[in-house]
Amino acid sequence: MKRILTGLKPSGELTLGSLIGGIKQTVLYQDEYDSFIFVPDMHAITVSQDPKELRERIYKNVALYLASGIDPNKNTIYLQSENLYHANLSWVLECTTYMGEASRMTQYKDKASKGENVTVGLFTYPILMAADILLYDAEYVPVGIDQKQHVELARNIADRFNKRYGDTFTIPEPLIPKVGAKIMDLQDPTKKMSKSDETYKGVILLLDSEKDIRKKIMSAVTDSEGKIYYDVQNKPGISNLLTIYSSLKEVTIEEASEHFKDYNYGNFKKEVADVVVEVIMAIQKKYNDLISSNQIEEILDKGSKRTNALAEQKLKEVFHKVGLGRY
Ligand code: ATP
Ligand code: LTN
Repeated sequence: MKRILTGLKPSGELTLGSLIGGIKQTVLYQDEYDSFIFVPDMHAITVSQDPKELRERIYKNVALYLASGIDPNKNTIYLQSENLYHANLSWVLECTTYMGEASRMTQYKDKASKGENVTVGLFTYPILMAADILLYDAEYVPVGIDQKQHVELARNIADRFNKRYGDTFTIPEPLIPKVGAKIMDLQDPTKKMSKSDETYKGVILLLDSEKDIRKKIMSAVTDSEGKIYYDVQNKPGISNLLTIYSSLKEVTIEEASEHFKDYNYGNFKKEVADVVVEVIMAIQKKYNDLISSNQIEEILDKGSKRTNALAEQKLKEVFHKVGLGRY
């Protein structure tokens, strides 16, 4: 069975974007692949975090993965920080990555250009991400479009290592969803819906109340044309709502546009809100059951055991090839 692997940073509350661009992709592939989904908690501390909140969020996110349809019998679910091999491999990979290629990462450049508190970890984090992927020889990495460049860096690092030290890593490929690759902010549909947003006004959180979800969608920024069709350049707000609807209903953009072509904006938004509420409320119902059970502990123990065994083997091979220690 081919292996897929993905993770969602617990740096903020999970959003509708995380669900559509991240979790749903894994759910889609969990029957066909040996599927790994983890909490990249070490990535979260590239920006400052409150320790108590972070600890709680890590746990909440595992419950949200499960509540969103990640089946623990079909997935290996684990926490990055419970596996010390990730950071070890990352160090070796950092020593084979050039400043030039790391400096080209647009996510880093965007964040750094906003100024203060840019840590070295924020700069090297795509290399830790490469380690997350290469440690397990993942063939496919389901991610949103904004992470594609990082998976490409992982490919380059793997390829270079293999050429220098002999075949060691599988070259991973990004899996980008056709619909919903990027869900935009409802208040500013030219920017990504992000869990790092300060106000969450245009961001739907997976743990938002029904009332808040409806309010956020009904006040989504659109345009004054009054016609519903897909055109990202000229109608980013409407296009974003069509994207959300079509990915949750699992229909194409064309089908969604056809369905809404005679609607006015108010009715259109209401129907989009109905779908979002239905999906998110079902997730919350399962979430509430899970969070108070001890299932999560058991699932994480199992995941940690399996991934530590695999990672130990791989890291020993890498250390040996590079000439480190007595491996
Ligand atoms: P954020 O900017 O919200 O902090 P992120 O992309 O840095 O998010 P994750 O939550 O770790 O971090 O992302 C998990 C996955 O979900 C990634 O593959 C990412 O591309 C995808 N994703 C996150 N937000 C969106 C979005 N608004 N639209 C589509 N995919 C998204
Ligand atoms: N960098 C990603 C999260 C992430 C990840 C990974 C995704 C860390 N390691 C490995 C896929 C595979 C992000 O910020 N969304």
